[in-house]
Amino acid sequence: MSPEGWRDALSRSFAAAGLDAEVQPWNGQPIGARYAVVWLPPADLFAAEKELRAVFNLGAGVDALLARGVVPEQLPIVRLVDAGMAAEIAEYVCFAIARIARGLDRFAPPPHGLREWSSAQISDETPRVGVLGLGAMGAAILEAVARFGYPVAGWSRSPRKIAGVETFAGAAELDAFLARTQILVDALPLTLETQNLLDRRAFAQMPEGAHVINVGRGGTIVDEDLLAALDEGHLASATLDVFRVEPLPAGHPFWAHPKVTVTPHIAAPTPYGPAAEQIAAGLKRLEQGMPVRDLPGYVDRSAGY
Ligand code: OXD
Repeated sequence: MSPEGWRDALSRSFAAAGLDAEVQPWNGQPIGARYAVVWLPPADLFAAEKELRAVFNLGAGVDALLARGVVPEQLPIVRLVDAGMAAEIAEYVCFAIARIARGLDRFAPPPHGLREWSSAQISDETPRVGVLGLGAMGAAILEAVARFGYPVAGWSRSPRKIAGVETFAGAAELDAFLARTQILVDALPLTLETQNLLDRRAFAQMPEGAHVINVGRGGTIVDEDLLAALDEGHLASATLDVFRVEPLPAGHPFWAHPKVTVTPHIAAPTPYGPAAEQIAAGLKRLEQGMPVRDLPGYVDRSAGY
């Protein structure tokens, strides 16, 4: 992410929103900033900028920001909600699902593809897709996948109703959700509750030959348990865009595993324009006196998102 790119996009959006605001990349010297727009900021920023009223996070996930522990407790954090990323992530997931359900890897270029004229469907059955996490991302994924006719269900921490979708909630309903899910899409934020949620026990609830797609956070999956479930043949594949440690270390077994596709956290890059517009709209409301708690994306630190 380029600070200059963000400065330009934010300046444009602030001007369009009629805000008289100056945007400056932070270079270590105090500038008396009223708001900070950050991605993994240094602790020095908060030591130097004493007049901050709120922090805008340049991403939907705040796990890494909260884990750094640099944002003073009393300073509110606002994260992005969708901001153009939900459509991107839904596109990525639909592609990953089509690749599985329609066996697209059969047609890969040499040396891996079959190179034969075989239009046979890999299965007559349309796989049941389950989305873990029903925030802005999860909801957009569900909607997109359902449009292609896949039977879909969603699971969230607390009960949610979505028209035409079977929903499950809380720890008590997780196993039933996993048991009906042949392609699992993990779109969870990383919180104390979701950390290591998908472990050996959880994978064992899923049907034989199921697939896992992770576009949420790496820490929600226990890597060793996923590898074991793949090696034992219980799970058929994993498509992973997010990892416990990023960049994924060179020697990590995911890189070489024949059933694992690794992409480098590219499912939903934060788009400058829509993100800057959302920040401008939020900042304007704050300047007009709206309580920060009422802003979409206000982070409840106790929930972790
Ligand atoms: C985000 C991400 O948090 O890109 O927005 O992972």
